[in-house]
Amino acid sequence: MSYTSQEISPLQKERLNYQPKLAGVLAQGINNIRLNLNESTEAVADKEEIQKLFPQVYGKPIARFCQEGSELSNEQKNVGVILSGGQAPGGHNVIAGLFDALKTANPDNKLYGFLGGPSGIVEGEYIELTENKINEYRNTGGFDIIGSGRTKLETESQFKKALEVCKSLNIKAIVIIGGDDSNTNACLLAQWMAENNTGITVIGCPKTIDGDLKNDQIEISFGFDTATKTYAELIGNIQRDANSAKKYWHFIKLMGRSASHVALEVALQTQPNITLIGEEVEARKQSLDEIVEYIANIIALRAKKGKNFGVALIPEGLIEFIPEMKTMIASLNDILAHLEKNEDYQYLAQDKKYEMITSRLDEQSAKLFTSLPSSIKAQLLMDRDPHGNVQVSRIETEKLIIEMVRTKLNIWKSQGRYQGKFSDLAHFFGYEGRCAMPSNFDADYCYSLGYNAFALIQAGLTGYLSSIKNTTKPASEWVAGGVPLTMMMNMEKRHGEMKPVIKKALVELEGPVFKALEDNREKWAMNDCFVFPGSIQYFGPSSVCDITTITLQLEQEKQLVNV
Ligand code: FBP
Repeated sequence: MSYTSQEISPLQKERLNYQPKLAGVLAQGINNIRLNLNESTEAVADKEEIQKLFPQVYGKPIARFCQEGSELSNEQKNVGVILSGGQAPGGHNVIAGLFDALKTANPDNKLYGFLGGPSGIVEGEYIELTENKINEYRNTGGFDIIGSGRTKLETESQFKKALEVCKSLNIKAIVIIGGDDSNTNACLLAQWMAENNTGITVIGCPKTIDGDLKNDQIEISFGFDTATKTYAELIGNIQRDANSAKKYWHFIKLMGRSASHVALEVALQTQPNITLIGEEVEARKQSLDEIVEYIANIIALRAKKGKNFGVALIPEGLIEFIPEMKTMIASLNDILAHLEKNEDYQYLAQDKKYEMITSRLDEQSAKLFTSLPSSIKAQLLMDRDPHGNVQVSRIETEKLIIEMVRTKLNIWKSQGRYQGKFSDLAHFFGYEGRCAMPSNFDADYCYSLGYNAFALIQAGLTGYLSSIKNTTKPASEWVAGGVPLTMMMNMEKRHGEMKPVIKKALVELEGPVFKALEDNREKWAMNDCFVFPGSIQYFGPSSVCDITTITLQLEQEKQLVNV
């Protein structure tokens, strides 16, 4: 066979032709669905402050699309779409669903894609998304159709510029596809557009591989399904290798900026020897040293059985859950927020920066900061993202833990408590999963979210998040609607100031998902119960291709029991 260079892979070619399934009533077509509104809602916490900040969009009712109810408008509308924050598999299908709904409703409707994330709308950088363009990206991973970014939309001048751009393109609605921070942006923009009587509405779509944008109304954020399956495949492969060579301990850090849902889901799919869960560490008030002791103990016990190998999962957000680290990071955030404006600090040599920082920390945090390796110190001082978050993906927690475990094992060796051999390998899985080709679940879910977003626009709603529920059932039984964004908000400290933000969903230690890990982890630590999930399957039996995450299945079962 001679090789000819190709533009797309055979699988990608097949996937371009995959027709995603639409949720329940949406399958009847945008022109045949009707709106139902429930009772008014309230913010999840800090109700008064949130109401004050969002008077026009606060407390709206939950929306649901059905066969009966109020008709949607069929007015001609141009829409602008923004991809915001970290990439997540399925983003292109949200745009494809939005496009198909918008063109079915009226072929004169136009869809504009703002380039490079929220900054695109402020700077007037856009392209028109045409049928040809959309067709190139159907069922593909990535956000490259228009790119993404993390600019925070919050100032009057940004909103005014966005309005000018929208007016010039006759845009009547904006769809922001993003996580908790990006949907907070969506809510701020919706409020501003409403209070200035612009006639422009704003709808959000729940995206993040981290899985922490969920609540009673939002069952899962898109991308979580594909990303966790991708990591589970890689971890399964590593477990096979560990089990074959029997000579390495693999320490694998997994993405999940705050919550540990990714690590937990992947653990249930692969059954490794050790899984740390940040939320548990916080609840048990475990110190870094106690965590290291826990890991070293399992390594020593396995070594006694002649097993000098294993796999340990570490969520990337762990560092912020360790109480002493959390306190130190919170102080660092405040200190850095002030030093950002201090030019002298910017030009200081690294060791002088450490000195200045240490002198501003309280005694305990200063001691902890000083004890850390300088690579970790530097990573902790890196710029915060535009929303004020520490960039935990860039902190090498896995290496810090390996170093501390090695030191502990050496001490135990000198005391005769450990006779094993410790060879470690560090991995970080995050970016590997964020742009994977979406699983059937994400392809269908995202297409439905986008289609549904246009239904919310035609319903005249603003400040809503597109919602598709009942997602463990076949797509024909999925329920489409919208949730007011203010319903998910509370006040949190960012960049040293209290700000309204969408409340993140952390791992519930009393919930069925964590319990499944808790009930099994002792067994998994000592016996090798590794599971090797293999790669995502797109074609084949539905029992393999269409199943979603263990997390979602356990959470939905619990809801059924509670009903
Ligand atoms: P979102 O919350 O925007 O979806 O991003 C999540 C995430 O993938 C985290 O898991 C990770 O810490 C972060 O993005 C990395 O961000 P960046 O792409 O800026 O390096």
